[in-house]
Amino acid sequence: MDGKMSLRNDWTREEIQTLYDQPFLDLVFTAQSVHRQHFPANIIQVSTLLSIKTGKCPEDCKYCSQSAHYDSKLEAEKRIAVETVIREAQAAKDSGSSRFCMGAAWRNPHERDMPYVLEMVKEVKALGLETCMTLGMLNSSQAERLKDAGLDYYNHNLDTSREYYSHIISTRTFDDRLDTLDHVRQAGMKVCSGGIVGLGEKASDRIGLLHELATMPMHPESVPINMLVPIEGTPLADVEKLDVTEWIRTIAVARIIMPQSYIRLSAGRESLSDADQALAFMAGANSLFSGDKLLTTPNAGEGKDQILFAKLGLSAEKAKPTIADLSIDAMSA
Ligand code: SAM
Ligand code: DTB
Ligand code: SF4
Repeated sequence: MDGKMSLRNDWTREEIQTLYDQPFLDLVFTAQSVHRQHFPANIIQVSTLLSIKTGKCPEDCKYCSQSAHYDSKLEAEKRIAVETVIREAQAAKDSGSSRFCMGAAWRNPHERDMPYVLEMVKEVKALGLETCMTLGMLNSSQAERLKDAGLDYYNHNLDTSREYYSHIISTRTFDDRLDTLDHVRQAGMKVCSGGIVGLGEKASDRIGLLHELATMPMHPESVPINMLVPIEGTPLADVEKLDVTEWIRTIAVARIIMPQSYIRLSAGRESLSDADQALAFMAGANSLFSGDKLLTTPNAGEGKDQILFAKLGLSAEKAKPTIADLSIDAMSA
């Protein structure tokens, strides 16, 4: 296959299945070739996550520690102070992150929450970080106000195929998800949307998810591929662990069919070896969440990632400098 393909939004499910089913090494080789046509090799974009409101979520996502429907033993927390968020964002920037992603366990933000999140976006943006939020469903006015405040990305995952969706979540529909993504796009923000593997789904569901993402009018700029972190007390606590090669296949196909998108290693890295992650980078993954916590579950800390990056010769993509940074550089030149 020619590495430098033009972007396609008309992938068929059959084409995606053929890519998915090819011999593993052929798939990874093609994915790495496509990757190098579109991105610099060995550069990984690093984001940091922070939960700004934890737990007691009214949604019933069967994988999630934060759903009020299950007894996951998670301690719920009220909204955290904007000053705390700013401190955490500065620390993330100092340790090499270029994007700060703030998540709230809401079905959707209430109007009373909007001044809080808008102020947060403005302040994090002023630090010279890219901003990302994941707050549940948005209406078009909320999306526009977030964009105007300086929000660069909105994360809203499709999570699995349309067919499997209702087996995992019953409190909203797949089309609700698409509606929010539409509002985010219409408002002019960048889209972060992907899914989870290891939910007990079939390969055809992973293919269905990839098909939905790659046939959107514009591919999401960022595509997180989470591997289920089993949470005690949730219905998926004891689901059979998915073989890691299936996660790699999902990443590789995402890279091939959405060649200009950042493919993100997300939840699940804690349970994966350095070699598994190296293979994921080989398959075209080029971004990840750093820090010792995701939203509620442990993550490979910065120290571990620095060792991994050094071992593999990887570097973090640089944050774009702010006007303040540029004038400091000019003074010290
Ligand atoms: N509440 C918002 C929503 O659902 O869009 C944002 C937060 S939610 C935690 C963001 C994503 O994290 C989910 O869409 C899912 O893909 C992922 N996620 C949540 N719990 C997970 C788990 N236990 N293992 C793997 N991924 C998980
Ligand atoms: C995404 O796809 N994965 C991140 C981010 N987007 C918000 C969240 C992962 C959460 C994993 C489970 C937890 O820590 O609660
Ligand atoms: Fe709520 Fe998001 Fe967790 Fe679903 S994934 S229960 S919407 S926090």
